[in-house]
Amino acid sequence: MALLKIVRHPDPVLKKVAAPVTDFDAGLRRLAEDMAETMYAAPGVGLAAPQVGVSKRLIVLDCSPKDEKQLVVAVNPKIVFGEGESCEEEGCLSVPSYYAKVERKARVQVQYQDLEGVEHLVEVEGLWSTCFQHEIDHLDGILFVDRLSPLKKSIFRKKYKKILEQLEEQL
Ligand code: K1U
Ligand code: ZN
Repeated sequence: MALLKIVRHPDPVLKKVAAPVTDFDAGLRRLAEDMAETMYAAPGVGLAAPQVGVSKRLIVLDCSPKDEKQLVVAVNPKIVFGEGESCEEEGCLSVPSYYAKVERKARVQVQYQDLEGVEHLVEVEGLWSTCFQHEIDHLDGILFVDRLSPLKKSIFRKKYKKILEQLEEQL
C-alpha cells in the first residue's frame, strides 16, 4: 500500500468531470487500497479519486464513530433520490484550513458498484449523507466552496489566498 499525494485547489483535475470506471481489475483495487490508506492518514472521512490526481469515478468513505472502522469503496456512485434539508460544516482535504456550512439534502439514496462490479443501493443520513454528496461532487468537478453564496465565495477567495501563501512560507 502507498500514501498518495492529495492535490490542492486550484489544481485543474479538481474541476474536471471524472470518467466512469469500466475495468474492475487489479489496478482499480490497488488505487482503492491506496486511497483508503491516504484518507485514514490525512485524517479524513472521505476521499475521491480526482483528489489524488486520478480522474475516475471512485470514492472511499468511512464516517463510522471513532475507534470503529467501516470502509465503503464506491465505484460509479450516483445519487438516485434525496429528501430534506441539512446545513452542516464541511472541510476538504483539497482546500486546507477552510471550513464552511453547506446546504445539502438531509437523506440520500446512493447507487454504486463495489470493486467486483456488484451493484449496491444504500440510504444514508447524517455525516454519511453529507460525505457521499461531498465526494460525488468531487467526481463532477464541484468543490464545497462552489456551493457557497456569492458573498461567502468572495470571502473564501481572499482568505484562501492567504492560507496558500502561509503554506508556501512553511515549505
Ligand atoms: O473529500 C474530502 O476532502 C474529505 C473531507 C470530506 C468531508 C468533510 C466534512 C464533511 C463531509 C465530507 C474530509 O474528510 S475533511 C476532514 C474531516 O472532516 C474529518 C477528519 C477527521 C475526523 C473527522 C472529520
Ligand atoms: Zn473534498
